[in-house]
Amino acid sequence: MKTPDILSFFHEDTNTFTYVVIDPTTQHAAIVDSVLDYCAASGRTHTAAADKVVSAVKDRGLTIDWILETHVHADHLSAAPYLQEKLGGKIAIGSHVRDVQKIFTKLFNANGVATDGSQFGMLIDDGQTFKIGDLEATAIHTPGHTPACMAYLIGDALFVGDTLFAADYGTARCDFPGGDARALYQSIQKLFELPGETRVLLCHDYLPDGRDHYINETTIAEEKTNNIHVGHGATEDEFVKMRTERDATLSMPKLILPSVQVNMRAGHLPDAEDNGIRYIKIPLDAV
Ligand SMILES: N[C@@H](CCC(=O)N[C@@H](CS)C(=O)NCC(=O)O)C(=O)O
Ligand SMILES: [Fe+2]
Repeated sequence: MKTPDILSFFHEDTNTFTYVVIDPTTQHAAIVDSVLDYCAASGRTHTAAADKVVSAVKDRGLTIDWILETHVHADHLSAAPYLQEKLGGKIAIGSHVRDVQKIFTKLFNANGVATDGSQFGMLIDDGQTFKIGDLEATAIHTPGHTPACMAYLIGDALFVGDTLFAADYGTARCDFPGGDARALYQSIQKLFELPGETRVLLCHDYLPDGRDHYINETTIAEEKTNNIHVGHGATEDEFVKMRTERDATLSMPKLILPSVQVNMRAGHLPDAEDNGIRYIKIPLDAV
């Protein structure tokens, strides 16, 4: 099993980790879960976070094969189109993105937005493999947090998206449209079948009480043993009860409405209206 080199970048505003996963033999690489900075008060986007990734890739002379999304993020805008313009690569996401597009085009009455996933360069199915240079990547469909969630096993490193978080924080919420706590439990059991030493790269870390530093990497063994939601042999029913009760206490992510409108379009901002300005819609009393 090959070990990729991994660069990680932390976006403090949204607690998101972006990764560059590198095949050390060929210096081909993939970017996982990028962030476009967005100020909700002004509606302004900027590329400070994405530019750090661009610089790192250029400094090392990497060739970007893929710009991967683990899911249609609900808490930050993707920088995938910006990174593609600067660095090349194909934007890819799980094929169930079509289900997510159907849910959100309806909510936002976005009739012009295709719901066949055609905004993405590749739609990935469960079990599908693809290459990053000489490194083999395998996609694992992990529905629960959203219907289209994917984990990517690249060499010995598993990019889990929003399924597992650090063992002392737990798991992803399941109360977004299309979310399903039972499905998330089953998805996590699937990940738990991987070898214990598999490296687990997290998409987010939120500091639980009593921890003062962020964690972006654990292992399958550590999660299986110690995860406060699914470790210690927690049953499906126990998990579903805990998850449902916790989700009822959480407020929506600050950027959910802009994020899903942009990310269902593969990170492209909505088309400009006839005055040349692009708009984000806010559905009132609907979410
Ligand atoms: N306060 C954060 C909330 C982010 C959030 O809800 N994160 C999701 C992943 S997109 C989650 O699963 N959180 C798990 C939890 O807090 O239990 C924000 O406003 O962005
Ligand atoms: Fe998420």
